[in-house]
Amino acid sequence: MSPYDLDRREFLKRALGAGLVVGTSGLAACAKAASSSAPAPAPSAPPAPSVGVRGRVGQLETLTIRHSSGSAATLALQGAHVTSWRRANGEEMLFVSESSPYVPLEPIRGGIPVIFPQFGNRGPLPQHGFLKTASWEVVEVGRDPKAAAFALLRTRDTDATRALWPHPFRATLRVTLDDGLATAITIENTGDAPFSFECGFHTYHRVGDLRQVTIRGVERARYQDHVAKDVVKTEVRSPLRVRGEVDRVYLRRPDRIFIRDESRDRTLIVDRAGFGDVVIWNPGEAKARTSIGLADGEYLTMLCVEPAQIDPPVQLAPGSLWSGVQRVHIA
Ligand code: TA6
Repeated sequence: MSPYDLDRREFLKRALGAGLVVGTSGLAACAKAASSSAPAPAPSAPPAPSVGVRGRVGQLETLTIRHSSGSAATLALQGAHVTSWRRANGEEMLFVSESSPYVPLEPIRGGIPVIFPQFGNRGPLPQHGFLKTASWEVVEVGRDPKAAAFALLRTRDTDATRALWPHPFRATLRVTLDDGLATAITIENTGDAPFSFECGFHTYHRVGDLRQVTIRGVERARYQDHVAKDVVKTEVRSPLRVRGEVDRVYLRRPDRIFIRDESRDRTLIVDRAGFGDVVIWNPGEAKARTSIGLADGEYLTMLCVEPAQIDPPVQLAPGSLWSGVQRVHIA
């Protein structure tokens, strides 16, 4: 089956899992998880060992979920931050810098940082907002009706977030693992005033050799070139190759993205819903060493393809919900 053939309905069903969007009951279930007015229950009973197991990486608590195929995904509860996605053959699909700290309130350099309510330094908040270092609680771990393993986590506004961004909200994150990996975030406006936000999954894909990677799906798209003071250009390359520092917000292109990793002879497909934009970023050799702090040569083994909703920001009325989803799988 050509990767172009994947039916979009199948994507939504598989990406969001039966517990989230197949029919409104799924979304209602997620909304309920996000907005139940009852005090947050104590973290659910330890997950069945076959699906989820608690652990630690550095000083951070983690949860690992396992699919019956043998694949596994690990996330730090801090930031609901997926730090690892290992295929059944043990191959690691995500990049995390070897110099990345795993300490409280320090961002992890790699995996899938959750970006909310601000993308990058587009406003007064900390870079990429505050959810990526927030404390999340595990709401549920299990298998969905299609036997995918999933974990549902939740967080909400705190005194600290309100001091930075004066809006009450709840956020849920659902990680779904089958032959691919999906992450879905739902934001609820629990206040009585509308607010706007940017949101995204700052996904660090591990690649064999960036110099042999090509990207399809952004042909002829308009993009903000962050390396050139965000001037808006049109993508003329097809396919796109990443040379030097590349930092671009491709605007309003919900198409699927193909990451061809020639050195590993495989193509990753990134599908998304809710996120109209996609950011493509690699710091290049100089910046990787100076400001990003990667070890020598690490920049050639990573590529960020980040489903995001940046321009325009999401406008959310009181009591309303918004969801953004990505699903990554190998063609
Ligand atoms: O997503 C691209 C970007 O906004 C770049 O401008 C660069 O700052 C990158 O994110 C890394 O951000 P971080 O906060 O992880 O250092």
